Amino acid sequence: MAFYYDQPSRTFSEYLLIPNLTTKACIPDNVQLRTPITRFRKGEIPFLQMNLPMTSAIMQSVSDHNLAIALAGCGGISFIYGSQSIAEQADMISKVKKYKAGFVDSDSNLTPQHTLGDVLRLKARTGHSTIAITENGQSNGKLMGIVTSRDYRENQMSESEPIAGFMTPRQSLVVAMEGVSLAEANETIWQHKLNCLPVIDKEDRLLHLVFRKDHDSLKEHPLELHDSNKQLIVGAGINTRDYKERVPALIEAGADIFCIDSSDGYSEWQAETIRYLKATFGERVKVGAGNVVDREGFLYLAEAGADFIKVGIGGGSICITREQKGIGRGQATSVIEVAAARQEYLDKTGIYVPVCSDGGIVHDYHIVLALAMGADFVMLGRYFARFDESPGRKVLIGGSFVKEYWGEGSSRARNWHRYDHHSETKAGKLEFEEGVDSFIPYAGRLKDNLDITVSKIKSTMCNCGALTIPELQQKARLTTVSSTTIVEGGAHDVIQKERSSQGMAQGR
Ligand code: RVP
Repeated sequence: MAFYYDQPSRTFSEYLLIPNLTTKACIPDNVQLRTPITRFRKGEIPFLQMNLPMTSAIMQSVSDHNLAIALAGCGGISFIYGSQSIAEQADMISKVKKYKAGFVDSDSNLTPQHTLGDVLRLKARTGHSTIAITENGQSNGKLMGIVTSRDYRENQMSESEPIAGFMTPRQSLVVAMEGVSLAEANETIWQHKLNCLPVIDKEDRLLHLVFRKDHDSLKEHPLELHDSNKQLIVGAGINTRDYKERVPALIEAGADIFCIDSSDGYSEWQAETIRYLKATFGERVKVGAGNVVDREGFLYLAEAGADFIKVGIGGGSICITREQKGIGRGQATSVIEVAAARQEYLDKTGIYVPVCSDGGIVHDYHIVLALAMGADFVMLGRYFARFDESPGRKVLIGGSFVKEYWGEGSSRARNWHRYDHHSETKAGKLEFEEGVDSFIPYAGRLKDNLDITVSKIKSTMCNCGALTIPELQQKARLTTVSSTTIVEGGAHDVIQKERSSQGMAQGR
């Protein structure tokens, strides 16, 4: 006979936190959000920790190299999506690892033979007025000169005029040599009153541009997450089919941590993948697994050696798995049960396996609830897809800007690895969709939004009398709420004037 659970499963919106005593030491400035992401023996220091309990979803519309750079700058980790070729994914990983704050790859490049018309069209497309002129028109070609809007008069010169005739040529440019530090580059920019300093190698090939406005980027990112070489930390999504080829290529590109990406992780393929990777590359390869929603799923992947375990089926904003297949579980109930299983595993083995709550975060306070319920960090898709740094297109609809956001189970993503069960007949195609293609309100820069979210998280933690995530997990008191309590929690019985957008970063 089938097994029936006594209680319905619940979502985050069905819970609230009850405040504990807030001591005078409990102020947001004293809260720190450092959290482990890899398994560790009790009492030892985890191999990898984050400065922010947030990761970005393994999705085409969320985690590319640009978002990964922005998020690592704020202390979290992106998992670059695996639903692309191995070479493309490795390229994104290496872009993150090679990134140096303040040193940008030139995205606007032409040759001396191009014309003023080409300059104007490129400027209109990218919005950038500094154009590197290289021998072959590539961002790493031999530097021949620079064009900025100071070099031409738009309406008084012929559009057919070759760039060679009006660019600032290489011999008149102040440049810096490979290996220059950001502090030295900024000093040169300051001394020569430059807007942009090209960095070149011994053969005169262009490596980077340093812009005057990036002067403060280090001060802006005190929580930046980097490795011992000062390179940003980045993760990568993998699947249970081509990992034998994909993982070595991604290690070579510099990936710091992997996560097996699947809508249902309680499977022999995941255990096999983890065991193969650990046996082949040793403990230095870190692999998260999932997704699971119960004790059994967690214990199975923990036994297999997963470094962290991801929780959630069907709760994602673009996910229709529950509608299509009738599997899944309320996100809050899943996290609570998995966190209890993690404690059971810790008591038995002395090993702590971090838990990630993945999907279904609608409001900022849901993040604190997930942490209070035992998650060590969360994974978010919709939240990050709204920002400038995400890969989706920004579109104007009905007078408002929106961004594109599509599920990995939508036919647009064509990520059949995430959803198939190694069926040979089905391989290479999706028979039905488990996700949708959508628009979400555009929200601006990642850092601006994250600052508001983090200040809300810290403020709630102070209400709960907790200065760290483990303290929150230990002290939190949670209550379920009735539907009328939820109504009481919003503004009610008033005629509301327009609300400021500040502090509503997470609103739907
Ligand atoms: P959300 O943050 O609510 O947008 O959810 C993101 C999560 O949804 C992802 O991390 C992943 O677990 C899940 N997902 C991604 N694609 C799909 C789908 O197409 N069904 N679901």
